[in-house]
Amino acid sequence: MPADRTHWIAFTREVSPHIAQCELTHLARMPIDFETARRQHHAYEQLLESLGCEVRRVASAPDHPDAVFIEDTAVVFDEIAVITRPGAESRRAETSSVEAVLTALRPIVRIEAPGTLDGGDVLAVARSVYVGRTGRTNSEGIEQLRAALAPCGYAVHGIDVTGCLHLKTAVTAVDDATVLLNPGFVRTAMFARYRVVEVDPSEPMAANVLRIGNQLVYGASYPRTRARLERLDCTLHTVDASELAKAEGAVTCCSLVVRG
Ligand code: CIR
Repeated sequence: MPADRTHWIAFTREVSPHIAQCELTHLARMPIDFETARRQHHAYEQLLESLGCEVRRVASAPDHPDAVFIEDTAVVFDEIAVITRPGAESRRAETSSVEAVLTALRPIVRIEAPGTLDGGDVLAVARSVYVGRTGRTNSEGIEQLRAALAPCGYAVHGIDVTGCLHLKTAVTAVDDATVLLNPGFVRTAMFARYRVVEVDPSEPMAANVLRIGNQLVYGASYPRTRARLERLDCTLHTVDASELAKAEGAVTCCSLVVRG
């Protein structure tokens, strides 16, 4: 049952049969079972539906191994949708079909060359927007995002990230006052204005939580960090995302959740 009256639309894209040829930066290549990945992704979509989201599947892109990670193709605010220019060249063609569906919902702004920006590097918490400086997102991309958002009243902060793919591998928001963070990937001091929950040291990839209004979707592989969050009275809806984790994906990456 939806916990608020907001109409949330979750754009998703089905897993490519070529997922095993995905981009990899920090993980060694492991076999990825397409059927398992597809089943887990379907369960994820069903969970979003059960939380009150209208799930809309964007046209499939079987020739793009990473297309399921739709989060990287756009960053949607209430005022505008920013179509990214993904840092990995193999992923650039993923954006056009996403732009086609977002055009109906928001004015469109595009990140242009030489800028690069992955949606996984953008963490918005109320009017503060944190953007990871990573192998995928460069300073030009951050500046273009800053320029696009300034008229809408958002402050954009560039954040150094080390040892992981995206800013949102390192830190995500639990609510407007609380972040979940791995201090090995990002400096805790950058988030001093928030209550900080650190991941359990045995679960370095556990900092990624998907927030939909006041509901939280979380990977089932991180029980120790989950216990830390539950001590704060957070209710988490868990889903097994272990197969796509082999492609360096997590729960935020598999949807673009926008206010309808
Ligand atoms: C990539 O390297 O682009 C994909 N294999 C994983 C992207 C995960 N996306 C995300 O964290 N937002």
